[in-house]
Amino acid sequence: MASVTPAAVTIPSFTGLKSSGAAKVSAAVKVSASPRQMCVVKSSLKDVGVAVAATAASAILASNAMAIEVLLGSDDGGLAFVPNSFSVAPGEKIVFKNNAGFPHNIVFDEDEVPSGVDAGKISMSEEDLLNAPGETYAVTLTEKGSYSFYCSPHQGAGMVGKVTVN
Ligand SMILES: [Cu+2]
Repeated sequence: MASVTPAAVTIPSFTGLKSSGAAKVSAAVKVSASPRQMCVVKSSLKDVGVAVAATAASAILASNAMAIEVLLGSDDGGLAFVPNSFSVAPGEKIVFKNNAGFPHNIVFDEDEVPSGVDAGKISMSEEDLLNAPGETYAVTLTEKGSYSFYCSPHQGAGMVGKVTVN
């Protein structure tokens, strides 16, 4: 499961919230299950106050439960993404995790991402490598379409993958 470092999310202090605000928070958190509903929560933020800003942080935390893990290297040492073809929802977190046969990295093919997507922004650099066991690289894709990616040290060995955002 994806972990969130405390520094990654700024949660406004709850100490100043009145009880009515707290009620709003718990009511809104229940709506955080799907990304579509998340958008509803987000778009309503502008109209409501600080209490719901706190909710947004909670909703983001909850949405991190919605993540897919892709192993780098198969259990038997094969140079592959496991799975090497999968689908995610827009905004769903993809966590690539070093498993075997490392070092690995994740580079999206600039010619095989949806138009308008900057492959460089979602990729590790070609020279950057995940060297340690369990080391991860996480990315979130929001544009629908299909994306091809590869591991630069092992692309020639067939360590390539494809993700569809739909
Ligand atoms: Cu690799």
